[in-house]
Amino acid sequence: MLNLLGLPVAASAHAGEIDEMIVLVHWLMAILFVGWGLFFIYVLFRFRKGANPKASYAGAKGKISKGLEVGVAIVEVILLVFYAIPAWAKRVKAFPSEQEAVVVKVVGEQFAWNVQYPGPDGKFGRTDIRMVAADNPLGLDRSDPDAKDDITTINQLNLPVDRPVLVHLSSKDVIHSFGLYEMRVKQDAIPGMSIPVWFIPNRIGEYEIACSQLCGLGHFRMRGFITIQSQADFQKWFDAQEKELAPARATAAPTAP
Ligand SMILES: [Cu+2]
Repeated sequence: MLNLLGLPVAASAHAGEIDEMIVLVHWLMAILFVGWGLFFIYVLFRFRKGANPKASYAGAKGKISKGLEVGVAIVEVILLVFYAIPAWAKRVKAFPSEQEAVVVKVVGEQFAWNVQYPGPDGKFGRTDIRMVAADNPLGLDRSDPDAKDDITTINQLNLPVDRPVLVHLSSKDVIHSFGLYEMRVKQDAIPGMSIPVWFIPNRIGEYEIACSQLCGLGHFRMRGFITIQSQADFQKWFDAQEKELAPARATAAPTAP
């Protein structure tokens, strides 16, 4: 049934669980669709005008219909209580610690994804809305010691494979939605809020960050990329980014009197 649904490849640790649920819900819907369809055809024939010249106002009295409705409700409760709620609880309760996870900030704006890594010190530098400019979309204050080693990218999120990722998600203007289909992650980015979202990518490759919430005229091109790399490749990328920062850091450093 998985291939039948045409789901994208699963590239995160919890993707299987989500897919299982999608498949079960689709089985229920398929059974209901076929069942109701057959019943509808039966009713068209059974209550045709030729056989029933006078309408009955009493309606159906059989016990089967009630039994079926209760049955469907029980299946729905099972899906909700044993699949959906536990899966959601894990998403919102069992966050990885900041020590074990790769922590990044992602800020949506019309129409791009801004990414901020805290750098080797593990601390996010201060951002200030007054410093937002074309070449500084996050308004990162490079004079802040914590900000000097921060890596920022636009529409590009590099992450190591098999390590928990903790994204602090926000938005600068309107509501966007951080959609990583292959990771089975989707979370709204809301201005004025920092929303944590986590996952464990487990498949090396290039994937897409899609904005999954209609956010304006350029919504269709609000597209970022997510690159899942081996730990070594990720470190290499990270070091290269740090090196690029070095000259900027030298000019930003206060000159000795
Ligand atoms: Cu958007």
